[in-house]
Amino acid sequence: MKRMEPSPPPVCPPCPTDITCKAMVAFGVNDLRECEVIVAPPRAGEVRVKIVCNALCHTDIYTLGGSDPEGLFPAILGHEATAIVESVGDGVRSVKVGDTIVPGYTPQCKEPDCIFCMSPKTNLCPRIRGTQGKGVMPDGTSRFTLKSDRSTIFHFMGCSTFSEYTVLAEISCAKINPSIPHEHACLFGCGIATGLGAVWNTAKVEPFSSVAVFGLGAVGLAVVQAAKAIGAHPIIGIDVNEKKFAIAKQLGCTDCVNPKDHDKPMQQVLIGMSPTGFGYDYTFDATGNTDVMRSALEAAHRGWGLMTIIGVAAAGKEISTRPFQFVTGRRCTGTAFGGWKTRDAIPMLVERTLKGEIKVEHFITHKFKGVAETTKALEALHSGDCLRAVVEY
Ligand code: NAD
Ligand code: AHE
Ligand code: ZN
Repeated sequence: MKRMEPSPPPVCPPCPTDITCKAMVAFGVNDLRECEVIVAPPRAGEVRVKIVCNALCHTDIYTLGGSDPEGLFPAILGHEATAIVESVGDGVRSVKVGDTIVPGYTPQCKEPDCIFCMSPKTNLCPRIRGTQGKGVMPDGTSRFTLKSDRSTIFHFMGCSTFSEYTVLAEISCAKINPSIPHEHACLFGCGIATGLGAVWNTAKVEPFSSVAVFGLGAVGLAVVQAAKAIGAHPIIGIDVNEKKFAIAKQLGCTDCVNPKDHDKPMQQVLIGMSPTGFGYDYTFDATGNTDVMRSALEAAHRGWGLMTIIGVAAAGKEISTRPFQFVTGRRCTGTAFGGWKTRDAIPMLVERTLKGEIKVEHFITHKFKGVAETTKALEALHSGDCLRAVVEY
């Protein structure tokens, strides 16, 4: 009788160790420098990922420029990326090494005790929002240290994608179909998904509704694209930069207006242009300017108009209007990430893009190579000719 040899013990995967890589570190307001950083292994419930490409969003600029009341320095910014899972911490089940993911700054814990994840009304899962706003991981500590002096670097929006490697909470990782071009996938990490969702989820624009969009950057143009797709008409685009008008009309704007061409408040100009003469069924702010938000609200239709705030206003800024605007039927809401439940929605948006139902290539106006070229991407975004600048790492 042949003696059964005991089977060899299972070989545990190598325990991940520190990774030293390049990152753009924000040391202070508008002080962004390429450094070597040490990225610690993922702890329980965390995932370490290799960033393959990152798109710059205006919110990165807003924080780098010192306008974010939660802004911390030194920090690694960035939140619109495509990444590959490098290692996972204890208990991680939804992703594995080698998976392609898009980080989500609005996580989705999916826990039965999360009244937000269990509600169809919102995507605002608060599971890690407290620590995220303090620039640390859920256990209150950072995974980033500066190689030169071992000082701690803060995380940003739970993403920190201005780095070749970063660590995310598992609930912030949306696993996607890897066959989508990485540069297209990253757009669903923030701006494009937000603009589409503002129309389809938050405002729930109906066919034949009239729409006015203030701000024709990538987010506002995604609003235009979504409004066109749902059959809205007319769609008016408003921007102080007329260079945006051509693409805005290609994507669905029936008219574009430059506030600089008018000496009247824009709400009066728009109401005069509106189909009923009483304003627009849906208006959107994608500028972050609180004066524009007032115009957008007051251009909403008497009796039923809904204004949606997408723009992020600087610390201390507030919106104002007469209560009469609400008494006469106007409503105002806002959207975070377009209302998408991150881990469910991003894979769905990627599948729709792969089927050709959602076009995104036109949003990429600049491409750069290497994390250090993030500075060139920032310059491009400031130039006014840029919608999304994608940096391939
Ligand atoms: P962007 O800077 O590329 O675009 C803003 C556009 O607004 C530009 O075309 C600019 O010319 C225009 N603009 C500026 N001032 C104006 C004015 N007074 N009147 C008319 N147009 C004006 O920014 P983006 O990446 O498209 O993002 C737009 C806004 O949305 C930013 O505030 C960003 O922080 C915010 N954002 C919010 C979310 C969210 O989840 N709520 C997600 C992404 C971005
Ligand atoms: N820390 C900022 C938050 C600004 C803000 O509103 N952020 C948006 C995302 S912008 C992405 O480009 C958001 O979704 N916020 C929801 C949240 O939970 O922060 C400030 O101004 O305080
Ligand atoms: Zn963003």
